[in-house]
Amino acid sequence: MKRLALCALTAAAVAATGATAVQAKTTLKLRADGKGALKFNKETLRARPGTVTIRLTNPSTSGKPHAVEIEGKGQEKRSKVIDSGGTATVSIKLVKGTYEFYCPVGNHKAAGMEGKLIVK
Ligand SMILES: [Cu+2]
Repeated sequence: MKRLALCALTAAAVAATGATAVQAKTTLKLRADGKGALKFNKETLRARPGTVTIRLTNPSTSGKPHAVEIEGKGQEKRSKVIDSGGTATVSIKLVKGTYEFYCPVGNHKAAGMEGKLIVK
């Protein structure tokens, strides 16, 4: 009986450790072009599975509104749209996989404001 309890305790400890590993929090910085070009300063972002936050800075010299959206594996979430000089964040819980991030404003994505977000 005592032995069984010990076993259960070990299993609980292992489960707790696994849960912690999945709950990583990653904050990634992203910046829109300061001269008004429709591009971000990064084309690839990497994060651990868990809560991923992208913090977008829109330089005061960009002269355009921007936002950032994360999409993939049936999920989709976007930040608010910010004018020049603003900052916006988007947070989403992601499992391993490859996602895309892009600016959902106007034609910005088609013009090249997009990249890959690798979660592993
Ligand atoms: Cu944009």
